[in-house]
Amino acid sequence: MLTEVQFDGLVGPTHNYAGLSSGNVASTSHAGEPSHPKTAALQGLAKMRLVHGLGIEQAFLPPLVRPDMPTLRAAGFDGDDAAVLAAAAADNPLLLAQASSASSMWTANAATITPSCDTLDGAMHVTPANLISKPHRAIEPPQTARLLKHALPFAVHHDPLEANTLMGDEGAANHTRLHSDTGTVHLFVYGIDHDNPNALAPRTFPARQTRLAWATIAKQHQLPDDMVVLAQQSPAVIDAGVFHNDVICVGNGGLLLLHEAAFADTDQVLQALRDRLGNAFTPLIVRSDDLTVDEAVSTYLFNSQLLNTPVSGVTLVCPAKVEDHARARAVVDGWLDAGHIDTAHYLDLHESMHNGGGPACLRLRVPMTESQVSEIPPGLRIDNARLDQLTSWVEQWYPDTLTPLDLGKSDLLHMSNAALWALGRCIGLPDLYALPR
Ligand code: SUG
Repeated sequence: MLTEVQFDGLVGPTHNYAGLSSGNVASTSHAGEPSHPKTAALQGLAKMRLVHGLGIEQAFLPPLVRPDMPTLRAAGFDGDDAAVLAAAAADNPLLLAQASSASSMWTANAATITPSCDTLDGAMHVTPANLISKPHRAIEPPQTARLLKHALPFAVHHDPLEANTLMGDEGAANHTRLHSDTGTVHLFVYGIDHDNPNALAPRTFPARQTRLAWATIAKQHQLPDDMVVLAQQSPAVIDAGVFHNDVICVGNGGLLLLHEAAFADTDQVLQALRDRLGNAFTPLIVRSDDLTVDEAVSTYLFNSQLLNTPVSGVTLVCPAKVEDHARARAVVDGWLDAGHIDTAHYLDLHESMHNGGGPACLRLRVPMTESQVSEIPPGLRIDNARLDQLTSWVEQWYPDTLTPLDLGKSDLLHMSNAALWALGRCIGLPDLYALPR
């Protein structure tokens, strides 16, 4: 029996809007606005509380240390921390924003994980995403890898793929594991195939995930060939703002919710999945007449969490924007009426959403055996007591508001480091961060 644990990213205290992700419409359109780190973190905790309350195994990954001072020092800024921050703020505010991003909250981009029951060597395999397409995200992997080793001590941990453009990898946001009585399949979605010069590529925005990255991960994770389906994302939807496949497609068990425009060849992808999963495979295709790609991007309907819960059956955890949008809401109501899903919840996650991160971006799915679940450090597991503790911690440390000008202040660095130091201690993992007191 597998349990799918949801590892949510705990939003870090430097959460801000710097417009760092071209191709991500929300990120660029909210650039420069004030952010609300405390609200952001509390919204994330409210999601964890909801999902935990549905009877789902919930855990979390702590924030990374930000601002990342080694990134600033590597760019030649020197002196004490206050001098480095002040000089970076004056001379290179973009680099300072990159070093300060709380982007590790979107744990769907932390790694690709394949469960031990699927792999030829019977081990769980983990490859942290290299995230090379955006400088603020490309600095995440070393700390993320360290956290994942803490969280999943029994797994085989690979290095992130080589940091070159042929190997762009954004992790689980482009990976969906589906299964039925007849089989299991890993759907790996890529934006570009550098080995096939004839294949179409997006023109306006970068394709963040390459085919070669997926082929390499599937191999090093020891997945049997017949469990692997590689599918090209439609270049047109990338240019419309679908920077990860989880903005246009979500699946669980034998159920796949997708927009008709998701893939370069949607029919072929669905046939390949049906071949593996048999008649139990249920793709629910949303047509452009019912919801355009632009509406899918603005509402983040497909970035809902699709969960098989003991408490409320097949449950969709949607962003509140879906509830407020008549056509997106009608799609969900249609799925409810037809009995494809049993329950829909709507959650206000606007702080993360303004950076392009919906419910599904905020979590990494890890299918595990019961004995593996018992090896997750208790400090990272979520129950009501842990939620109360994390809520008090956020209330104590987090700023209410941040603007781009605050990023250069050494107070923010000191507060952020002190908060993480306190977090490690309060969850009983004092070695989580290599931070001086
Ligand atoms: O990589 N936004 C993230 C959002 C990631 C969403 N994840 C998934 N779809 N799984 C990104 O584009 C914006 C940061 C800023 O602009 O300040 C940002 O990094």
